[in-house]
Amino acid sequence: MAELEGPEYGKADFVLLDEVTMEQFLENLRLRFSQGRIYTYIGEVVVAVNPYQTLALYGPPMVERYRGRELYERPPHLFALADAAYKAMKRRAKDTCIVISGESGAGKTEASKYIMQYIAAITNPTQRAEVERVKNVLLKSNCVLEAFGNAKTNRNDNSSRFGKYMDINFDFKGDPTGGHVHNYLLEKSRVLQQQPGERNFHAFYQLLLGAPAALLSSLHLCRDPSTYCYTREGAQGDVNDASSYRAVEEAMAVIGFSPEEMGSVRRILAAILHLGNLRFTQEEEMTLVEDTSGVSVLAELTATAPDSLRQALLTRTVAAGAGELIEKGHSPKEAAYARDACAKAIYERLFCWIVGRINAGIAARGYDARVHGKSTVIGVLDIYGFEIFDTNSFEQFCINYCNEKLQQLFIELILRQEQAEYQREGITWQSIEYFSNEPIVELVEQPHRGILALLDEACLAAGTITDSLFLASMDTRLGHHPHYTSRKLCPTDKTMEFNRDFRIKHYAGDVTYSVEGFLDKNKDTLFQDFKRLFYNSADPVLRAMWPDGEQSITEVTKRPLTTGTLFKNSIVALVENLASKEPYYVRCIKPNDQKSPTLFDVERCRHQVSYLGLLENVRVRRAGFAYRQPYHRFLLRYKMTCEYTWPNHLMASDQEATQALLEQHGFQDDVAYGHTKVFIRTPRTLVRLEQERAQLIPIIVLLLQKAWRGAL
Ligand code: AD9
Ligand code: MG
Repeated sequence: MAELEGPEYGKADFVLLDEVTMEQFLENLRLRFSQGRIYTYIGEVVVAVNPYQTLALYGPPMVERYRGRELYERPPHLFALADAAYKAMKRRAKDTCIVISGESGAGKTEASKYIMQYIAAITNPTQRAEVERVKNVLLKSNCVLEAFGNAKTNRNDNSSRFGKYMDINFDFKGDPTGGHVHNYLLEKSRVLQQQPGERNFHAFYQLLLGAPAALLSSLHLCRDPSTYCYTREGAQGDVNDASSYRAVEEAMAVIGFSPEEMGSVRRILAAILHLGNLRFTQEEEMTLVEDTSGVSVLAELTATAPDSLRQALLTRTVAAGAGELIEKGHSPKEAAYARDACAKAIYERLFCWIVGRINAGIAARGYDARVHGKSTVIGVLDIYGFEIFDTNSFEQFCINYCNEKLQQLFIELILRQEQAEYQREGITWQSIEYFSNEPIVELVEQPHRGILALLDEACLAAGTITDSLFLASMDTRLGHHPHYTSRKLCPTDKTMEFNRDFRIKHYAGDVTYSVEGFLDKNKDTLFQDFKRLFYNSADPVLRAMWPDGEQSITEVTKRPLTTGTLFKNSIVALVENLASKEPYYVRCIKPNDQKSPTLFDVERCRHQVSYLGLLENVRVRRAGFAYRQPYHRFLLRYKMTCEYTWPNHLMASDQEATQALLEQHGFQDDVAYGHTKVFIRTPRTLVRLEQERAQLIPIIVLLLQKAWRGAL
């Protein structure tokens, strides 16, 4: 533990603050940030501030400094946390998970990648080929997932537009044998349009700006993103698009995508861009595609028959009862709607197919639990952060609900963990006040009464229900809820529009949502005609994405679950999964909105510290005991401060020796002795022990040198 930081870096653990106040917390965070110390602990939680600059913190020498060390032996770091999770998994065969939270742009995705890098670096010392392959695929998967699932937003140039939970499986030796990626609700509406200043998913620009000219022309594309409606908004591109294109191609090859599959992926991306440019007109009651060459290009790219494609674009088949089917022509407006629904659906299915393909690449091969022992897991959760945009829609609503659930889990687990540890060690626990966000979670997800239930109810009702009627029904049924309001309920509040906006008081702040599009996005209708069309494509990849295209219209009677309900179910399952594992937390903080490496915007940080519940976290940690350590570790560090324990104690147990040491210093009233650990109530005691130790170290070093010279 020789590498503790000096006082100029502030406190490495917030529990060591003289007083737990917001001001002290922020000052410590600021001081550390200004010195490039972006990580600080709250007990075992890592608080990370986005440095917005490349720091020399992650190379091989750093890995070596943290490998196999205990959390407090080195300055705070993600690697220490990753190592703790890894050790718990390896030594105690515990499934663990690392939950990374924080708002958009706070550094979650970067943190998740460093954690995976660290785990990859410390495993497989014997260089087994299959383990190396798995590690490679795990690491490369990020690059591909980000190309297809991330986009530039006004909060973050590389914002995750999907949630990602990655399980890494380990064998009894502690080497990765496989993994699995779960993806959560991709923000597919981004395919169609983006807010001013934002972009579509990176993959489109990478293709346009990075593909060789011959390839582009075979896809009937030109380089300029402003040619295509779906990429017009973010048309300026990015300096990295071309080089990222090559990196993604290489990563896909490493993962095991075949050249044919990669060809299909490119054609599908191109097809979406062409689809977006289709326009419809009306001539004598008939809807027509304006530029018919667009249809033939699309048919070529999707390997479908041009006539069937045109038909799917312009009509839909409906069941007319008694097994009879009739064809109903679209109006130009309906055709445009169907086109957009189709583009979103293709992209979403492409994304899910890519995730599935990555999973096939990292599935544990040849692993037999009977031969190799139980496989243990480390899960890494990197999900989209809490978002407040100028206009917030259904997607932000889902993302923010998900963050509420994770916050709830954090509160529960931190409290539960503390309590469990005290019980295990036979020490009395005092409970502490904590802000609970349960009412907000309930407001969203309660069966029959919550917002999601009311939304489903509105979607189930016959066609007359509109978004604003849905809003009216929420006003009537949720008007009393302390976390819900709308313009009708609060007519003087001009920041909301009548018949359009509602507001939720989230744990992280108030967010005004516009109900426009809620019903549509929740229903997420795609006509069966498109599904059947693609199911019959001659392209095996595209075909594989539409297994439900086989059904005939008459079979498709059961209503599919809505987007909101599917999302809720997946998040509930995720939370259950996380709760069953030993959790480790990274709480990311965004220091400013300018992406500046030097600016520490105190108000922005204050807000985040407050809603992340970090002060309460410190209080919980200190309410009982600020510091705990197994006896032998405690002695290793402090034995030189006491004559009974230096150089080695002769007592019956480490506990007795620890007791003797603490009593000699007069600290007996500030400590408790658990079955395996010593607990220290106030940080001051620890600080004094540290001071004592720091004073003794030079003397001991001198003595050792003398003895050494004498021996020579
Ligand atoms: V979102 O909810 O997906 O919109 P994240 O994932 O929290 O968000 P991300 O990890 O993408 O944020 O970080 C945003 C940017 O901050 C990165 O693109 C980097 O430019 C920058 N960043 C974040 N963490 C680090 C770091 N440890 N070192 C250097 C960093 N730069
Ligand atoms: Mg991210």
